[in-house]
Amino acid sequence: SACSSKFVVSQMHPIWQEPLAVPGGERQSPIDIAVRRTQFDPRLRPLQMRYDPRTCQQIWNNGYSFIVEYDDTSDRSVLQGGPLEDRFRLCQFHFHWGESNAWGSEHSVDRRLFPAELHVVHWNRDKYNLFEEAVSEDNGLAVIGVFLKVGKRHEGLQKLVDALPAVRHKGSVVEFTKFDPACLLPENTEEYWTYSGSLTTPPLTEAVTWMLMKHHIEVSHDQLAVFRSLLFTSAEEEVQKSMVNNFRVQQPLCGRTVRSSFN
Ligand code: SG5
Ligand code: ZN
Repeated sequence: SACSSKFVVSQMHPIWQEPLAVPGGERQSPIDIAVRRTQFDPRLRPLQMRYDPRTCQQIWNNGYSFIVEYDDTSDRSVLQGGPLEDRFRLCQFHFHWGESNAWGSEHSVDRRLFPAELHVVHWNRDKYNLFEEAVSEDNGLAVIGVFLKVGKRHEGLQKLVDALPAVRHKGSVVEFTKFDPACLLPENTEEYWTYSGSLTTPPLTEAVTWMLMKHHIEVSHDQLAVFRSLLFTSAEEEVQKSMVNNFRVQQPLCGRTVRSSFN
């Protein structure tokens, strides 16, 4: 079966220079959340995010998404609780989105895709010294996922949207400060699904505890249009490519259980 292979070969993508073989492949991401097959776990506590907006530093276009980066040299922005035993430091957030509103998210719920998905990335500061260490280790990373739907304009997101034209091309970086990623989370963060998975971009390491919010957030069509106006390509390239469809294909569940914090 798809789960017995020793290596996972990922799909090709503009920034994935060649098909990438990763060892393991038993717990890759993203996946479909089949709601009826999830298991309620009453021990799953609420997540506790304590973010200091002053740790926000910059936005950069890495040729696959735009990444909002945080100073993670101290414990000023941390995540704990939920399924997590340890304390995790915020290092960045980014999004995945489609060219149309019919797809774009990496995860799906009962096979339903969303136009975009937010990922808030944290690393285990109790077990490791640096993100680079945690990225390849079991229990190294914790990522919060939030689905985006098209609807009302999102006030918190607008400050970010206004800054995006400055990072239109691959490789561009712009200072971006005082932004609290908690403003992008749904009001109810107590209801979530969690499972053991991997990064969805190279190095695809199986280090991630995923926490997917049950409740989505709404953003306007115009806000998403600004995401879609970004480019995969650098200013020097002759043929410019719109940054859209920057999601990984779904991966087999391989016998994993998805737990839910709610009944
Ligand atoms: C890792 O995974 C990558 C991010 C990548 C996310 O955090 O970091 C590294 O590999 C650095 C050693 O890539 C970068 O930050 C560029 C160096 O984020 C992206 O590429 C944006 C999509 C992906 O994490 S995810 O599994 O939550 N999608
Ligand atoms: Zn991601």
